[in-house]
Amino acid sequence: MQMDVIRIRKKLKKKLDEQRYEHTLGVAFTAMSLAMKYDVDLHKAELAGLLHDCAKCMPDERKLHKCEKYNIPISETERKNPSLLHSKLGAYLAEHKYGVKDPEILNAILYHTTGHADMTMLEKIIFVADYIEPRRNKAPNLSKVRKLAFEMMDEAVCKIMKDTLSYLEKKNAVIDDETMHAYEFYASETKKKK
Ligand code: DGI
Ligand code: FE
Ligand code: FE
Repeated sequence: MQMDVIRIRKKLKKKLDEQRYEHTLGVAFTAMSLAMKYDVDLHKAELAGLLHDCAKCMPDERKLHKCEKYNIPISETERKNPSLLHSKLGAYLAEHKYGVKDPEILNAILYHTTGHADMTMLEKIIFVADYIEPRRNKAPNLSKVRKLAFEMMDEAVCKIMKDTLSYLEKKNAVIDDETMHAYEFYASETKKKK
Protein backbone atom coordinates (compact mmCIF):
# COMPACT_ATOMS: atom_id res chain seq x y z
CA MET A 1 0.00 0.00 0.00
CA GLN A 2 1.11 3.55 -0.67
CA MET A 3 2.61 5.35 2.32
CA ASP A 4 1.03 8.69 3.23
CA VAL A 5 2.95 11.91 2.75
CA ILE A 6 3.89 12.28 6.44
CA ARG A 7 5.38 8.77 6.56
CA ILE A 8 7.18 9.32 3.28
CA ARG A 9 8.77 12.49 4.67
CA LYS A 10 9.86 10.70 7.84
CA LYS A 11 11.50 7.92 5.86
CA LEU A 12 13.18 10.36 3.47
CA LYS A 13 14.61 12.33 6.39
CA LYS A 14 16.42 9.17 7.44
CA LYS A 15 17.58 8.24 3.95
CA LEU A 16 18.79 11.66 2.76
CA ASP A 17 21.35 14.10 4.12
CA GLU A 18 20.07 17.41 5.48
CA GLN A 19 20.69 19.44 2.33
CA ARG A 20 19.10 16.84 0.07
CA TYR A 21 16.07 16.62 2.33
CA GLU A 22 15.61 20.39 2.20
CA HIS A 23 16.01 20.28 -1.61
CA THR A 24 13.39 17.52 -1.75
CA LEU A 25 10.86 19.63 0.18
CA GLY A 26 11.65 22.58 -2.10
CA VAL A 27 11.00 20.46 -5.19
CA ALA A 28 7.71 19.13 -3.76
CA PHE A 29 6.40 22.63 -2.95
CA THR A 30 7.59 24.12 -6.24
CA ALA A 31 6.03 21.18 -8.13
CA MET A 32 2.71 21.79 -6.35
CA SER A 33 2.80 25.48 -7.29
CA LEU A 34 3.47 24.61 -10.93
CA ALA A 35 0.71 21.99 -10.75
CA MET A 36 -1.74 24.73 -9.66
CA LYS A 37 -0.74 26.81 -12.65
CA TYR A 38 -0.88 23.96 -15.20
CA ASP A 39 -3.92 22.04 -13.89
CA VAL A 40 -2.07 18.95 -12.75
CA ASP A 41 -3.07 16.81 -9.75
CA LEU A 42 -1.41 18.40 -6.69
CA HIS A 43 -1.03 15.14 -4.83
CA LYS A 44 0.80 13.51 -7.74
CA ALA A 45 3.10 16.53 -7.99
CA GLU A 46 3.81 16.36 -4.26
CA LEU A 47 4.61 12.63 -4.28
CA ALA A 48 6.82 12.83 -7.35
CA GLY A 49 8.61 15.88 -5.92
CA LEU A 50 9.20 14.24 -2.55
CA LEU A 51 10.46 10.98 -4.01
CA HIS A 52 12.42 12.16 -7.06
CA ASP A 53 15.83 11.97 -5.30
CA CYS A 54 15.03 9.15 -2.84
CA ALA A 55 17.96 7.08 -4.21
CA LYS A 56 20.44 9.96 -4.38
CA CYS A 57 22.24 9.66 -1.04
CA MET A 58 24.19 6.43 -1.35
CA PRO A 59 27.65 5.73 -2.74
CA ASP A 60 27.85 4.98 -6.47
CA GLU A 61 28.93 1.40 -5.70
CA ARG A 62 25.72 0.86 -3.78
CA LYS A 63 23.62 2.31 -6.61
CA LEU A 64 25.25 -0.12 -9.03
CA HIS A 65 24.84 -3.00 -6.63
CA LYS A 66 21.15 -2.25 -6.01
CA CYS A 67 20.40 -1.93 -9.73
CA GLU A 68 22.01 -5.31 -10.30
CA LYS A 69 20.10 -6.82 -7.39
CA TYR A 70 16.74 -5.52 -8.69
CA ASN A 71 17.53 -6.37 -12.34
CA ILE A 72 17.46 -2.73 -13.42
CA PRO A 73 19.39 -2.49 -16.71
CA ILE A 74 22.50 -0.28 -16.58
CA SER A 75 23.57 1.48 -19.78
CA GLU A 76 27.17 2.14 -20.76
CA THR A 77 26.77 5.85 -19.91
CA GLU A 78 25.32 5.00 -16.51
CA ARG A 79 28.17 2.61 -15.79
CA LYS A 80 30.62 5.43 -16.50
CA ASN A 81 28.53 7.83 -14.44
CA PRO A 82 26.58 5.86 -11.82
CA SER A 83 25.17 9.03 -10.29
CA LEU A 84 22.71 9.05 -13.23
CA LEU A 85 21.24 5.83 -11.84
CA HIS A 86 19.56 7.64 -8.94
CA SER A 87 16.53 8.41 -11.12
CA LYS A 88 15.98 4.80 -12.33
CA LEU A 89 16.68 3.37 -8.92
CA GLY A 90 14.54 6.11 -7.36
CA ALA A 91 11.55 5.12 -9.51
CA TYR A 92 12.06 1.49 -8.48
CA LEU A 93 12.28 2.32 -4.76
CA ALA A 94 9.28 4.68 -4.99
CA GLU A 95 7.27 1.74 -6.29
CA HIS A 96 8.61 -1.08 -4.14
CA LYS A 97 9.63 0.64 -0.88
CA TYR A 98 7.19 3.58 -0.73
CA GLY A 99 4.30 1.79 -2.40
CA VAL A 100 3.68 4.26 -5.23
CA LYS A 101 1.90 2.46 -8.06
CA ASP A 102 0.88 5.38 -10.27
CA PRO A 103 2.93 5.09 -13.50
CA GLU A 104 2.68 8.86 -14.12
CA ILE A 105 4.44 9.56 -10.82
CA LEU A 106 6.99 6.80 -11.40
CA ASN A 107 7.82 8.14 -14.87
CA ALA A 108 8.25 11.67 -13.52
CA ILE A 109 10.87 10.25 -11.11
CA LEU A 110 12.44 8.09 -13.82
CA TYR A 111 13.01 10.98 -16.23
CA HIS A 112 13.78 13.80 -13.80
CA THR A 113 17.53 13.96 -14.56
CA THR A 114 17.72 13.50 -18.35
CA GLY A 115 14.20 14.47 -19.37
CA HIS A 116 12.92 12.88 -22.58
CA ALA A 117 11.15 13.85 -25.79
CA ASP A 118 7.45 14.72 -25.49
CA MET A 119 7.12 14.65 -21.71
CA THR A 120 3.81 14.70 -19.83
CA MET A 121 3.02 17.89 -17.91
CA LEU A 122 3.79 16.15 -14.60
CA GLU A 123 7.20 15.05 -15.96
CA LYS A 124 7.97 18.60 -17.10
CA ILE A 125 6.89 19.96 -13.72
CA ILE A 126 9.29 17.70 -11.80
CA PHE A 127 12.12 18.30 -14.27
CA VAL A 128 11.70 22.06 -13.92
CA ALA A 129 10.95 22.15 -10.17
CA ASP A 130 14.18 20.21 -9.56
CA TYR A 131 16.12 23.03 -11.22
CA ILE A 132 14.29 26.10 -9.89
CA GLU A 133 13.32 25.19 -6.31
CA PRO A 134 14.18 27.99 -3.86
CA ARG A 135 17.26 26.30 -2.29
CA ARG A 136 19.02 25.84 -5.64
CA ASN A 137 21.45 28.64 -6.29
CA LYS A 138 24.17 27.41 -8.62
CA ALA A 139 22.60 27.52 -12.08
CA PRO A 140 22.91 30.58 -14.32
CA ASN A 141 19.85 32.71 -15.20
CA LEU A 142 17.83 31.26 -12.31
CA SER A 143 15.53 34.22 -11.75
CA LYS A 144 14.72 34.29 -15.47
CA VAL A 145 14.06 30.54 -15.65
CA ARG A 146 11.91 30.69 -12.49
CA LYS A 147 9.62 33.27 -14.09
CA LEU A 148 9.60 31.47 -17.43
CA ALA A 149 8.50 28.21 -15.75
CA PHE A 150 5.23 29.86 -14.71
CA GLU A 151 4.72 31.50 -18.11
CA MET A 152 5.88 29.14 -20.87
CA MET A 153 6.60 25.60 -19.70
CA ASP A 154 8.22 24.23 -22.88
CA GLU A 155 10.52 27.24 -23.17
CA ALA A 156 11.60 26.71 -19.56
CA VAL A 157 12.26 23.00 -20.20
CA CYS A 158 14.30 23.87 -23.29
CA LYS A 159 16.33 26.57 -21.53
CA ILE A 160 17.16 24.23 -18.63
CA MET A 161 18.24 21.47 -21.03
CA LYS A 162 20.38 23.90 -23.00
CA ASP A 163 22.12 25.30 -19.90
CA THR A 164 22.64 21.79 -18.46
CA LEU A 165 24.18 20.59 -21.74
CA SER A 166 26.61 23.51 -21.89
CA TYR A 167 27.57 22.89 -18.27
CA LEU A 168 28.16 19.18 -19.01
CA GLU A 169 30.12 19.96 -22.18
CA LYS A 170 32.36 22.35 -20.27
CA LYS A 171 33.02 19.61 -17.72
CA ASN A 172 33.65 17.08 -20.52
CA ALA A 173 31.01 14.84 -18.94
CA VAL A 174 29.53 11.83 -20.74
CA ILE A 175 26.14 12.88 -22.12
CA ASP A 176 23.30 10.39 -21.96
CA ASP A 177 21.47 9.79 -25.29
CA GLU A 178 18.17 10.56 -23.56
CA THR A 179 19.46 14.00 -22.47
CA MET A 180 20.53 14.79 -26.04
CA HIS A 181 17.30 13.58 -27.70
CA ALA A 182 15.21 15.44 -25.18
CA TYR A 183 17.01 18.71 -25.90
CA GLU A 184 16.71 18.26 -29.67
CA PHE A 185 12.98 17.62 -29.29
CA TYR A 186 12.32 20.73 -27.17
CA ALA A 187 14.63 22.92 -29.27
CA SER A 188 12.60 22.10 -32.39
CA GLU A 189 9.27 22.23 -30.51
CA THR A 190 9.87 25.74 -29.17
CA LYS A 191 11.17 26.91 -32.57
CA LYS A 192 7.93 25.73 -34.24
CA LYS A 193 5.90 27.92 -31.90
CA LYS A 194 7.81 31.10 -32.80
O1 DGI B 1 19.67 15.09 -8.34
P1 DGI B 1 19.76 16.59 -8.47
O2 DGI B 1 21.14 17.10 -8.20
O3 DGI B 1 18.74 17.32 -7.69
O4 DGI B 1 19.44 16.94 -10.00
P2 DGI B 1 19.48 15.97 -11.27
O5 DGI B 1 18.85 14.68 -10.98
O6 DGI B 1 18.91 16.76 -12.41
O7 DGI B 1 21.00 15.70 -11.51
C1 DGI B 1 21.78 16.81 -11.74
C2 DGI B 1 23.04 16.49 -12.46
O8 DGI B 1 22.85 15.55 -13.49
C3 DGI B 1 23.52 17.78 -13.10
O9 DGI B 1 24.82 18.03 -12.64
C4 DGI B 1 23.45 17.51 -14.56
C5 DGI B 1 23.57 16.00 -14.59
N1 DGI B 1 23.12 15.41 -15.85
C6 DGI B 1 21.96 15.57 -16.52
N2 DGI B 1 21.99 14.90 -17.69
C7 DGI B 1 23.21 14.31 -17.74
C8 DGI B 1 23.92 14.63 -16.57
N3 DGI B 1 25.18 14.19 -16.33
C9 DGI B 1 25.77 13.45 -17.25
N4 DGI B 1 27.01 13.03 -17.04
N5 DGI B 1 25.16 13.10 -18.42
C10 DGI B 1 23.87 13.50 -18.71
O10 DGI B 1 23.36 13.18 -19.78
FE1 FE C 1 18.04 14.03 -9.09
FE1 FE D 1 16.74 16.82 -7.27
